[in-house]
Amino acid sequence: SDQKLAHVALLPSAGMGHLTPFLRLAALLTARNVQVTFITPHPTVSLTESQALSRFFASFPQVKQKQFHLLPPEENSADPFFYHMQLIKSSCHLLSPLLSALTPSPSGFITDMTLASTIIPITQAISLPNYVLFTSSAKMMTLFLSYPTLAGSKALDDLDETDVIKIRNVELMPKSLVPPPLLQKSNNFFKNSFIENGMKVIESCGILLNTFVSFELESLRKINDGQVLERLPPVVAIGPLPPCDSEKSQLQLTWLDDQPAGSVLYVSFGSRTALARDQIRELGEGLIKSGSRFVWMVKDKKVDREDSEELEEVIGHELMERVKEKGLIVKDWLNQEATLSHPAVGGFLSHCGWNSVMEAAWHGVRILAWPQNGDQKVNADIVERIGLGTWVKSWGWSGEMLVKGEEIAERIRESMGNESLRIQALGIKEDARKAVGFGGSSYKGLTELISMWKH
Ligand code: BUP
Repeated sequence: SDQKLAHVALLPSAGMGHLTPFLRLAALLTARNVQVTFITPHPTVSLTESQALSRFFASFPQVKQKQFHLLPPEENSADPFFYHMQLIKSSCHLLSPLLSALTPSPSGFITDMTLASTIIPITQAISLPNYVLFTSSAKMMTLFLSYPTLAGSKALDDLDETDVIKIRNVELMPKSLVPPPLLQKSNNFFKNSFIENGMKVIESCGILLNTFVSFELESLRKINDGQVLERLPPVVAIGPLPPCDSEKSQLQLTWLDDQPAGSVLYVSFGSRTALARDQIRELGEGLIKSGSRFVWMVKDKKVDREDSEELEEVIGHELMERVKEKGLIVKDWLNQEATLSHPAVGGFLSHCGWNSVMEAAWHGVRILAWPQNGDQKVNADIVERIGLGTWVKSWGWSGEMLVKGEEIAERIRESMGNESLRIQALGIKEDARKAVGFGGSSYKGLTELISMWKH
C-alpha cells in the first residue's frame, strides 16, 4: 500500500566532503518518514569523521548504524582519502552478506559517486536497486559523464587551455577548468577512478545531485535532455541538502557575537587542503592589510590526525600577534555551519569545495573563490556566473604560484565592499530555501524518489 515504509541503506565515501552530504541526506529522509540504515566504513580516515558520526547517531536514534569493517590497511603512500576508497573496494566482498542481512530488506541503496564502480556490481548481484549521490556540481557531472569518451580520443590533448571542451557538439567547459589529474597523460588514481565510475554510473537506477534547478539550470538541462549522454538513469537535483541537527554546535564562536552584521570574512580551504607555509603567511598578511574582520581556519596537514603543529609555529609569532586584533584564528576544524549561519559573517574566502558552495548559497554569504584542486575551478566558475561571488582566475591552482598578501588584501576589500554582491547572495539564499521547501523543485525530486522506494 501507499503507507508502506520505505527503507533505504546509505554508504558514504572517505572525507568530510563526502560524509557530510550523506549525513544530511539521512536526516532529510528520516524527516520524510523513510527508514534509513547508515553503513559506516570502519575505521574512518580523519578524527573529524568519527566525531561527526557519533554526534549524528546520538541525535538520530531512528537511523540504524551498520559498521562495515574494512580489511586491515597496508603501508601505503597514496593520498589517504584515495587509499580509503581503494580499501573499500578490496573489502567489498564483505559488504554483500551485510546487505543481505538487513531487515526489512531495503528497497534502495545509495552510495557515493567515488564508489559507483565498486558498489553497483555488488548490488546488482543481489537485485538491490542502487542509486548514486553525486557530491559535486551538475556542471562537474557533465564532465564526469563525458570523460570516459573524451579520454579515449585525442579531443582533449589537442585543445588549448582556453578552448572549450565539447562532446557531441555540446559545449561543456573551457579546458582550463578541468581538474589537472584528468589532463595528465599518465595514469593516476583520480583519473582512473573518474573513468571507471563515470562508465558505471549509467547502470545505476538514479543519480541524486546536491544542487538545485535555479542554480544550475543549464547543466541540468544538458544532462536531462540527453545532450551529454543519450541514455541516462533519472538525474534528480535534491539540494542544497540542509544542515542537520547534529551539526548545530553547543560551542558557539562568542567573538562573532560582538561583531557588526555582515562585517566578518570567513576563510577556509576545506577539509583536505593544506596551503604551503609561505602561502599561509602571505594570506595572513593579506587578511591584516585588508582591514576586514575575519575568522580564519588554518590547516597545516591533509589529515587532522597528523596535524600536531602549534598554530604559532605555522603562522609565526609576529603575524600571530598582529592577527589577533582583527580576527579569530582556529586550527584544524571549526563548525562551518555555525559560522556561515552567524549574522556577523558576510563573506567567505573559499576553495569552492561543492559542500561549501551549497552552504554559502544556503546562508546567502558571498564567496571570494580561490580554487585549489580537483573540481574547484568548475565550481568557482558556477559561483561567478550565478552571481554568488567572484573569482580571481590568475591565482591559479594550489602551489602554482605564491599569491602576495597585497593582492589578497585588495581582492578581499573589493569583495566585502561589493553591495550588489551582498544583495545577489541573499536572493540566491531565497531561491535555495524555496527549492528545498514544500513544493519546491528539490522537494519534488526527493518525493519522486521516495515514492519509487515505497513500491
Ligand atoms: Br575545513 C571544515 N568545518 O573546519 P567541501 C569543513 N567543514 O564544518 P572538501 C566544517 O566540511 P571535497 C571545517 O562545512 C563542508 O560541509 C564544511 O566539504 C565542513 O570541501 C565539508 O566544502 C567540506 O566539499 O571536500 O573538504 O575539500 O574535496 O570532497 O570537496
